[in-house]
Amino acid sequence: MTRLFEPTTAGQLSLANRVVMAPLTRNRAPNAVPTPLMATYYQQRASAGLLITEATAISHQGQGYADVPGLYAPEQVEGWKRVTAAVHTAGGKIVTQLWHVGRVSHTELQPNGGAPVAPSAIAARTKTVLIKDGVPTFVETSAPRALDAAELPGIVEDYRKAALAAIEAGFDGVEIHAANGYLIDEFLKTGSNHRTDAYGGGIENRARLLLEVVQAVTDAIGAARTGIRLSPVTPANDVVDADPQPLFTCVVRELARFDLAYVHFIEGATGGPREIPDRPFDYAALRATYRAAGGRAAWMVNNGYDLALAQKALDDGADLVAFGKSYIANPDLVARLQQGGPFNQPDKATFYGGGEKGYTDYPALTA
Ligand code: 8OZ
Repeated sequence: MTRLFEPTTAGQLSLANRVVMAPLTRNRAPNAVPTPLMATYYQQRASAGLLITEATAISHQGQGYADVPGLYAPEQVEGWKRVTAAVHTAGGKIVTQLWHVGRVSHTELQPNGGAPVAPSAIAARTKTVLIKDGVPTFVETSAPRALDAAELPGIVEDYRKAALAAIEAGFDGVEIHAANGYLIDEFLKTGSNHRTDAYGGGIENRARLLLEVVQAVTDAIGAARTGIRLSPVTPANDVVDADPQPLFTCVVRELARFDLAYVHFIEGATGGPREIPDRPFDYAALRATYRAAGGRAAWMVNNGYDLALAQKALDDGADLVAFGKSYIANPDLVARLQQGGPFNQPDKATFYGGGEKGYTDYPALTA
């Protein structure tokens, strides 16, 4: 028997089971406004214990891809209200993922065509998506400019306002996106942060922005409905740290001061291998450090999980398991895991952009 399908709590969130729909970028929100089709998509997946929305920009500056949603304008809040209402009608719980892309952007997506912002003026060797003649097209990201320290309070304020907007939109909480080479992760890691001020250099300095954001968001909406996502060793978006184990040891010790709902870890390479040969990482030691420091948040694991691996993770002390690609293709993933399958296979060609195809047309078992 497995605890995967038993009810649990994460902070103030009461969850029907321990299966989580991971955040998944789908690029189906023209002008950054959530659509009725997105409400259908999330509602179809509401039997998950918790849904985490696709990454959602906290500001225009935080935008880095075509047709990803935002949470900084009234029409975006109105669009999200339809999504949260649809999920709640179906008995589900949903949090939104607060996102500032940092340097992973393009001048075409930035206010007044300006340069994307980053801790340091170091370009990411990575791509983003623009719509060219109606077709989603991968392009190199633009060279970023280094943020002035005087700009950082404004960015922290954007997180705070987006968290409040999330509650107004009916979300059960928020997840702070501090993973995958976006702004907060860029500050954390040595490869992208060459600053010499209070936000660069030693670990405490590189973690400063993350902790300021956590403080602001938890002050605004309460720690019991705030989660955070971290990816200690992912090579995603060309961000690496020279020594991630002590970095994240410090981060989770600091996070233990907040009574967060959950902490969410991408193990290994995002959407890729769980083990990276030249970058070993001890997640069990990290959890032990967090618990020893008094951290009580639910421990959420992610990356390449199937039923057997999920059960093992729960046996080993995880509390929640997030499923990504399998949730794209299986709206009723909980029922399918319970029955041992069968599972629809996800179609990569329709991951990013488009309409219903490869989005809301994956069949449920009862269909
Ligand atoms: C895939 C494509 C675009 C963005 C992430 C928000 O990796 C993303 C993302 C993933 O966290």
